[in-house]
Amino acid sequence: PAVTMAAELPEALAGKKLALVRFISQGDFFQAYLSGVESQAEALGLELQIFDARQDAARQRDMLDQAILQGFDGILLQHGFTDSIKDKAAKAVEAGIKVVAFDVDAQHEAIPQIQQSDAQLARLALEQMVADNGAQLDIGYIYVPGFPPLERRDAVFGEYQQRYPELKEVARFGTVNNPIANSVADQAAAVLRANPTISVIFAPFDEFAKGAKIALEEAGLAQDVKIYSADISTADIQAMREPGSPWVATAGTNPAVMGEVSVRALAMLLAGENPGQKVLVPPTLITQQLLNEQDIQNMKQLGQKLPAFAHADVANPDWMVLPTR
Ligand code: SR1
Repeated sequence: PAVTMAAELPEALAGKKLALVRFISQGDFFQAYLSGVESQAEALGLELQIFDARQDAARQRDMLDQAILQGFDGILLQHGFTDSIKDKAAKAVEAGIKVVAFDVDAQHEAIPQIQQSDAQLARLALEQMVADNGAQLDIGYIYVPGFPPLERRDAVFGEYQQRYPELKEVARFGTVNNPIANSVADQAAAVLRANPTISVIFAPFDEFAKGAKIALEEAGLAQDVKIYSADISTADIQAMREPGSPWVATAGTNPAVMGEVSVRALAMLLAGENPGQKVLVPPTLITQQLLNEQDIQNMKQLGQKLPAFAHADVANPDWMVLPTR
């Protein structure tokens, strides 16, 4: 892609090779994340190789080992579990490789963590849920433990349950089996049949929200139950804007921007600069009402209306070259 301004890049970046070692890749978020990684690497003239573990923790561990052995200069870890990558990530650092981690905690002080502000993200969605429906609610909650972003959002859900004792979680379910949305839809159908009092679904991952939407529509409940979620994509915007859609609000960042920020943080390390131990990108609330009122059809238009979705001003030193989207 074309790039903005040709600043003088640090010499240390010349000829450097990056590896993206990812645990999970299926779904809108992860596709857009990858496109951001690719375009930011290209804008900086960095070579990039993708290692896709396809939700196999042992495979991700092996791939991390391969990336170390193959002599990559920088490694970007994306999702996964601390136990399966921690010692290998430390080994990479000891070998002089620069490492950053998005949504996985490698528990190493030399490895910056890139995150969306997940607590804020959950708060935005839950605040909207309470504003729309009050705080006396029977909630269906879609959750899978073990993923740091979902666990951080879950902690905030717990806070809301403490704060509003009449927010009742009547069912908890969820899966990341592919295709995630369809697998969740099957579970949600059974949950809705067994729990007819559910009036809202908290689905803090867009693939979960898509599954909930399928189940509600198939059960003829789209008018009775509302979905509050995390994440946003062009497909999500279209799903939220379908007439009568139960998906009324979501909170998120632009996942392509998260990919760009991850590569920028890694490039800073390679250039001998410190992006900080935590690199946080704040999320924004997007409601169905806003999408309809502003006639937003896709992520490009969302970025034009809400600049936070076009660019994040973090990990962005003067010499940085940004891709244009
Ligand atoms: C299974 S973890 C899914 C989450 O990872 C990213 O943080 C996205 O926001 C998504 O919700």
